[in-house]
Amino acid sequence: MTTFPAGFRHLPGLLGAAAQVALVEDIRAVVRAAPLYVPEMPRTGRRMSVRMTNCGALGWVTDRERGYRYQGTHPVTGRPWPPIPPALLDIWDRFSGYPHRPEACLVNFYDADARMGPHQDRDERELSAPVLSVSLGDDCRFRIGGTARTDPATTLRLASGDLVVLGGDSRLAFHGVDRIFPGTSTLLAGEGRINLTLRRVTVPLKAS
Ligand code: MD3
Ligand code: FE
Repeated sequence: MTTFPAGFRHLPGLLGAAAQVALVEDIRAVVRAAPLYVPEMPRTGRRMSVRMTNCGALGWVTDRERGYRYQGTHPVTGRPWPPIPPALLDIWDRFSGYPHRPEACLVNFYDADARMGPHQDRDERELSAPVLSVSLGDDCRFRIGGTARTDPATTLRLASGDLVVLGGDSRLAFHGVDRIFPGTSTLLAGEGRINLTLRRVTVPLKAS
């Protein structure tokens, strides 16, 4: 039996080929303004295999000294993050079910060997908003369990153009990326995968 947490939705192939090409061009512009950097684990300084950048008012960053956090500037260049592309805001408006705009879009770039170990996303103050994930490029094997690290997990393959909505009980589920399947997409120039996650970080003021 496959058990996904409540509030989890997978919409395979939401984006067609032309929309994927346009979105990759948007992300190339983001990366020109805010280059991919190598995140470090808190305290140990261990380098993550995924390279990252962000767009939006806030970006998720991590380094040895200051750990996981959201901040308004790129950790290497010190410049503000570029804006979230309108195509991504449209997806948020259509699928989030949340009445305020996202503040952060984390851009993860996986080369053929990159992984993301099981973790929860809990650095956001607003946990009643879902996280939306858009996949581009090579397929991956994605794993999602429950809110305890030892809960049973299920895996699914995510492909280019897929949307995943992580709301409700799934918002605090443990999840990770076990592996990339290099060469399964021709969208990007070479091997690799891009994941975009749209996030609300702060709690909106009432009646705003
Ligand atoms: C489940 N990214 O950036 S996306 C992350 O493919 C992250 O790059 C993975 O986990 C990736 O934090 C997975 C799907 C996803 C995103 C956010 C979630 C699943 C989630 C937040 C809560 C629960
Ligand atoms: Fe995550």
